[in-house]
Amino acid sequence: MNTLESSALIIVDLQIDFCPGGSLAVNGGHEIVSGINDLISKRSVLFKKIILTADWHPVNHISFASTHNLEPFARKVVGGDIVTLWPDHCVEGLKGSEFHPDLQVEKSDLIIRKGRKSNLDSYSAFFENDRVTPTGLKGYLTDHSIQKVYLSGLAFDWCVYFSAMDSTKLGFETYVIKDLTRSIDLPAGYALEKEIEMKRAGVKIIDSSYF
Ligand code: VGL
Ligand code: ZN
Repeated sequence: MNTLESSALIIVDLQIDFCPGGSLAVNGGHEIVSGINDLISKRSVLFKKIILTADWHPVNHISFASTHNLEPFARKVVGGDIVTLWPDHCVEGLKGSEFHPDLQVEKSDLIIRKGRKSNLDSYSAFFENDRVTPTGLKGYLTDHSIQKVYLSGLAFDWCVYFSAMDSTKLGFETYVIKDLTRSIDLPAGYALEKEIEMKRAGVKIIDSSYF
């Protein structure tokens, strides 16, 4: 099978709340939109499928600091795990949950909404944070004979990281297009740690010049 027939582009959480001006803004989040649109415009020679994910939470979601009467970015033990609590973000149907207005959304094949259950978060595009509840993405990719997964979007050190780690564990040849991502990087150096972990797990870190 040629590369085109076995490749998918996944664009993680490129939503208003993760871009400057949004409630959980990632530095420079908006800067990656045009580069991602360039790849989308080349889909006929690069990708068989284009998949968008959207963080999509109900109000009072368990990942919101406000739900626990704590400050954003506080850490707390929830269900036995120490988790980071976030500002309210990507609340289902609100403006901040929309994709960046310039993203060529209409060219995508599938949109996966994740983090929809009040009491469970979902960083990865493949599994919710209980690590066992599937989003259905694996089935979609295997049904379409995808072997190579190319990841872009926000944030590099959170949802892109978890998606890449699951992707490689599931046996997909996994690439992160680093210049088409941006990091939260809190505390400073966190994103570098995640990059090292990804590389160790077999994820290839590339730039868009690769294509
Ligand atoms: C994300 C924090 C909370 C992400 C989502 O998309 O990286 N980060 N929810
Ligand atoms: Zn979230």
